[in-house]
Amino acid sequence: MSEFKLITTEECEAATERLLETGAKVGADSWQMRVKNQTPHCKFGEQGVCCRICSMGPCRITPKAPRGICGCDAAGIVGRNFLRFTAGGAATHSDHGRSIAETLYEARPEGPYKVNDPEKLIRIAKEWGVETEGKDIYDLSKEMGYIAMAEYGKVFGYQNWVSRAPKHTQELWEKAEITPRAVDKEVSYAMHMTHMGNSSKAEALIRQSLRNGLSDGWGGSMTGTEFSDVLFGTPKPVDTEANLGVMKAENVNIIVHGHDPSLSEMICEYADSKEMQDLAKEVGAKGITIAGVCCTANEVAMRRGVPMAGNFLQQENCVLTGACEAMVVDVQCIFPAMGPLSKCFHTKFITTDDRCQQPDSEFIRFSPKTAEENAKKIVRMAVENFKNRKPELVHIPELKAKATVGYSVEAIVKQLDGVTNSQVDVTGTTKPLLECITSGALRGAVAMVGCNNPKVRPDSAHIDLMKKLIANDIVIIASGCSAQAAAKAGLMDKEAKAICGAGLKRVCELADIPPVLHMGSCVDISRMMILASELAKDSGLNISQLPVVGCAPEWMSEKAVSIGNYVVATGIDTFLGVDPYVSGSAEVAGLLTDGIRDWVEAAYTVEKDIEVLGDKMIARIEEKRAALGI
Ligand code: BF8
Ligand code: SF4
Repeated sequence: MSEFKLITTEECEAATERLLETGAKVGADSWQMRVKNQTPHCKFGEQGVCCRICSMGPCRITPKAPRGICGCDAAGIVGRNFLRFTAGGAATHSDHGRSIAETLYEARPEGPYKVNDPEKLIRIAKEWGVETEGKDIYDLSKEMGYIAMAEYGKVFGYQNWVSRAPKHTQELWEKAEITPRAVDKEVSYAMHMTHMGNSSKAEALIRQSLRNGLSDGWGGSMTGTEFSDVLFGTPKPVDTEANLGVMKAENVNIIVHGHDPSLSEMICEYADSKEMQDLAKEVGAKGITIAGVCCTANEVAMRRGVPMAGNFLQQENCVLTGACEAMVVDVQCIFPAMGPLSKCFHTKFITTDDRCQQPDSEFIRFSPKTAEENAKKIVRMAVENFKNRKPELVHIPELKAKATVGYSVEAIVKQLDGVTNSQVDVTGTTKPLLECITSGALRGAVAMVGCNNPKVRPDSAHIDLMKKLIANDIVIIASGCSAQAAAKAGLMDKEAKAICGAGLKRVCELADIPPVLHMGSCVDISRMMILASELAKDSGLNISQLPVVGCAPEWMSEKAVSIGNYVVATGIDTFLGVDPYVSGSAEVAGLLTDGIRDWVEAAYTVEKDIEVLGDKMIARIEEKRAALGI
């Protein structure tokens, strides 16, 4: 009936093959080649049983050597490694949030950073008990920026955002002693606990892993999301395009890559200016195309409709098109390969943040105080580089899909009101969404998140799972590189309703939404926590009773482990397609996949067979429905 067609993994792979041919001509390296050099991986590392936290080691656990030199067993080593992995992720996400708070502190009426959503700022201020009456909005943004930064080192008490969680969830955290304190405290605590000669008891290490994760999801990440909305606007549905075909041969192409919208927003701003557009024409281009990679792509797509060039394992492809004048990066998930690769082409690889300095890059330090001049310099540098392009190397794959993105919690609540035709009084709650679930039109929801990982055929797990779930009337809420995988394939095109089950298709038609909802970047998984909390409050159920699960089928980063921990600790069963390096200890693996259920009413499932992973998620959702009698 419908002509709707997804872009297939095979088509994406063929496009990549063609780009790698260009790479071979100029002597470029690629992740595909480096994976071969690094395989097989170290088995001790994969099982999590290698310890190198003191110089008596490294120690590795084997049947013949069941303890390290200090006497630590497999459970202690695996547990410590897991906690350090979490601390790395929580610190990274949360520090991104801190940067946003700094930008908020610098907001001024004359710009460049302004308060875009004053209502949201006032709402949060009231939530935090800050006086708003009669206060100038920029006095308030300064005050709130300061308080948000101070939260990171708060001396006593818990994170402010914790009060948003349902009462039952807060009680569970209290009882399990995992209510998150200040982010910096939780990260330091984790590092202290895992120093030589400290904690080696699996249970204590996993407890802190959950608490440290919660300090990210219900602390640093939520700060990043909420104040990004205040500064740059709360996302609303907007149309865009995704995949490499969004780059334009006739234009100057600037790729923004990384995470913090403080940089990318300014680059977009100045690329749009008449001065830069005129300059682009002067150098022989038709205009300037900005396209995003990784979470930066999500940030600018959902607020500006800026197209998404690709996700994590597609970053090198952008340069391999030969049409990338500049790759501008801030922090996180930037391959150190980008510098050497850019040298094989005319591409300027521009690093901007002290925390992400890489060889073979041009470093332009970016700060909220000097944002305007930094952004101008970067855009100018890119435009002037157009003349250095080598036309014989230019090849942009003709692959792109339509996508509607920008489904913040606020936008979902608003949009779903269209589904129920009765109550006018439900506007502003999640009740219409709950009705869809209770009636069975939607069987449930899956939060699809996380990265690409060469251990999984890139994007295939995301796409195959999403196709299977939507065919079973399960709506998807996606973020990070999972969201981009969906957008690149066409699953965020509203026409993708054609491949949904009848119930979800009807909901998509009535609410005018795609079946896979783009909820933003990885820090925006905090939005998913808010949505789950609202659903629980509006339904009178506990979060763990909702037919909702989380899934990261291709995850790779420490941040993903921190996320997994806070999603599970919030009461949402989480399904992983890549092993979290805990198989070396049955005790740690048992805690994560079962034991923690006693504390937080949810646990992990690890399953590398993606088909089976999908079946298990559907079964879990149906179990929860059966328990509710719906
Ligand atoms: O924070 S999904 S590869 S881009 S870590 Fe990185 Fe993973 Fe992508 Fe955003 Ni998230
Ligand atoms: Fe080995 Fe113990 Fe030192 Fe780890 S802390 S490297 S197990 S001696």
